[in-house]
Amino acid sequence: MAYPSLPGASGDLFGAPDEEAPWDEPIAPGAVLLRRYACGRAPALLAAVKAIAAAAPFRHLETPGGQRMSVAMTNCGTQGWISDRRGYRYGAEDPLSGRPWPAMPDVFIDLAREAAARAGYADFAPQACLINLYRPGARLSLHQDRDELDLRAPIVSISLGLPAVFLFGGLQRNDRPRRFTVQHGDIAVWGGPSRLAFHGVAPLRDGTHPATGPSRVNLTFRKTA
Ligand SMILES: O=C(O)CCC(=O)C(=O)O
Ligand SMILES: [Mn+2]
Repeated sequence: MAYPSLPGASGDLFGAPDEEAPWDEPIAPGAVLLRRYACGRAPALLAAVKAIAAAAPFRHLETPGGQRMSVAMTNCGTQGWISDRRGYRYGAEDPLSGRPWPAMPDVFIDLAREAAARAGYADFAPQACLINLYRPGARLSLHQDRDELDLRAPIVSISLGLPAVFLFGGLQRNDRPRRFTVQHGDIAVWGGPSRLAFHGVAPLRDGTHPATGPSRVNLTFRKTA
């Protein structure tokens, strides 16, 4: 028999007493914020990020227009997202090393699948995990995730560390985006009618987080083909 859940507790009798129980916040048709859903697994996720970054270091990519991106990025999975003067694309190898991207750890795959299922997208099979590292001042301007061939699969996006303002707009670039503060352990999932919604991240404010120091880490899972 399962333990009855205790008010104010995480559901795990021995879990951190200050860990909040997660809750769902729908933000648009087909889009939801799974608040604090990743908190319990954050230490394992961050340990895996560290191991991935040791093999495929964070780097500031260049946009096709020649701008250095303020967010530092790396990838794991069978495909990784890259940008350079030639454009945006997915590739199986890290261009820095010529080797395949590090494998996607089970803790990533399991959580991404669970989050997608909770948001109504069964059988999500991510091929790429883009890992974004934000330092104070780093931002991601409004864009659509549209380099994937199969747009039926959702995007699953996990926030760790410092809070950020996630901008979530409509299907037109000039639809005014709404602003959602995303915190450590929050997961955004968007698909279906929102799959091509414009979104971005406002410049990261100064701060320090116990889990990540002066940074925010974002894991973005995608099915690429
Ligand atoms: O950092 C985030 O919350 C969003 C990341 C994102 O939109 C992307 O990598 O395409
Ligand atoms: Mn995006």
